[in-house]
Amino acid sequence: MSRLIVVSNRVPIPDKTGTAPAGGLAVALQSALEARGGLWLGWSGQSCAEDRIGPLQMLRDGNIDYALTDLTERDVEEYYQGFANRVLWPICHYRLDLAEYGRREMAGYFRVNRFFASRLLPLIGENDLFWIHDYHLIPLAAELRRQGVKNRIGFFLHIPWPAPDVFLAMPVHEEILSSLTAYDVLGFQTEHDRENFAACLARQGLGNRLDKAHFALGSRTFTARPYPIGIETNEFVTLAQRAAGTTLHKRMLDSLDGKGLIIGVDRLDYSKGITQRIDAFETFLKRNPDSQRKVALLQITPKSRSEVPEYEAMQRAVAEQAGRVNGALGTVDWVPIRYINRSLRRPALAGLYRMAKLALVTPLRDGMNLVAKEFVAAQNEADPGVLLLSRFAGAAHELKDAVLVNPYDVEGTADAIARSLTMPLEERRDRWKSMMNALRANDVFTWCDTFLGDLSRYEQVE
Ligand code: ADQ
Repeated sequence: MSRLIVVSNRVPIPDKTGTAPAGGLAVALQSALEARGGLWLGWSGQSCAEDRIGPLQMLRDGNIDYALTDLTERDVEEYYQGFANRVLWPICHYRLDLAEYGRREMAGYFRVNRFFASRLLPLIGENDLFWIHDYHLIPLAAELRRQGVKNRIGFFLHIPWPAPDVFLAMPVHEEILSSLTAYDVLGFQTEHDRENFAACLARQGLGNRLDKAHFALGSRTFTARPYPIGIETNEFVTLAQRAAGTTLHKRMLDSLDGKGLIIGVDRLDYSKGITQRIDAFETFLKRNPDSQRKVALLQITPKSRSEVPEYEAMQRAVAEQAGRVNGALGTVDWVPIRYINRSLRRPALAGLYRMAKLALVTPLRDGMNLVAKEFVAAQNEADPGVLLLSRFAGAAHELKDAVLVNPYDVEGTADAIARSLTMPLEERRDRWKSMMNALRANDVFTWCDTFLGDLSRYEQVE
């Protein structure tokens, strides 16, 4: 079997406390790579002056070799905070209004991708398979090809691919789109994303679509398919079952004092629809005064990308909003929203999911959303909670028996909260079973095997 080289912006080296990083990419890939072994290269998270970039830091943990590179302060500003997080992220999440395009950032993005290629080159063996991850590294294969690399290279996009009118509004869309054609296998979260991508190619007159999944451009062919990412379903079930009886579990139950727990778990990001969700919860409480004092929303939201101005502004907005709702509706012995800005360990998270009667997963756009899947896997079969899910999350394409909502419709979401909290046991069980079947049929190992199977079999069509 060929050695696997994974490249992603950040490399999640487990810390000594075993705290799970708050990114779906990290959580999903680590378990997949553990099973196979290989090399994982990415940014160390450290930045330094231009003349201080040292050699790669090499580490080994279990079956995985990690290769970490520092970046310069300018690199981080232009490539990471700039083009990746202030252009590609908002555009792919349909937020043209938040995209801050600049030539300097765009040049930095391509320069850092060239730099990643130069760090990889000395490590490459003839038969290595490459799996490049996410929007930070779109041009990496084109850079490697320019250096003569002929190996099979796959790419998986964890975030949505937007409709052509949105994508083509980005000033450098041609370079980004044509960079992707240097891969052999392109993976998207959903069929919808793949079709958006194909529509962009067609609008630009880039290549020919040979059939549903195959495209030809010049002397090259490539495939583009949906590979919906999964979770470690069985492990999550066990984690959640074990959580009952732990101290945290007891403390939480005591503090709820019979109230129904509603849970929201998201990185603090404008794509996650947190403000709309709090509005919907407030509307639900106002329209259903009998429910006041009977439920509590626990919103667990670790801060992310705080150096990007839109995120900093959002941190303030959500904190103010939760404070306002608590001030207006709370009583001396009831706080409607418990809002915390920290990461929890996975067992604790699994236990809280299991305790909750309802999860609010209401992104305005999301590639997949692993929280929705984790919540379902954590439920008690005898008395499962309800998943309320945005139809704009990739997960909605698989979890069709969730209560699907349009998160922009605050009143509709408030009504769906009311319906979910009174849903009969039989209906909850039926919905849960069907969602659980989907999670068992496509877990993170299946996702990984399917992608790597396609990549390792891929032959260029002559
Ligand atoms: P994210 O945008 O980070 O991932 P998501 O898929 O929900 O979103 O993954 C979040 C992960 O972080 C989950 O495993 C969750 O348990 C964990 N997490 C979140 N908050 C946490 C907390 N407070 N404490 C501990 N863990 C926490 C990107 C895309 C998604 C896509 C994933 C995977 O934006 O659409 O699903 O990659 O492809």
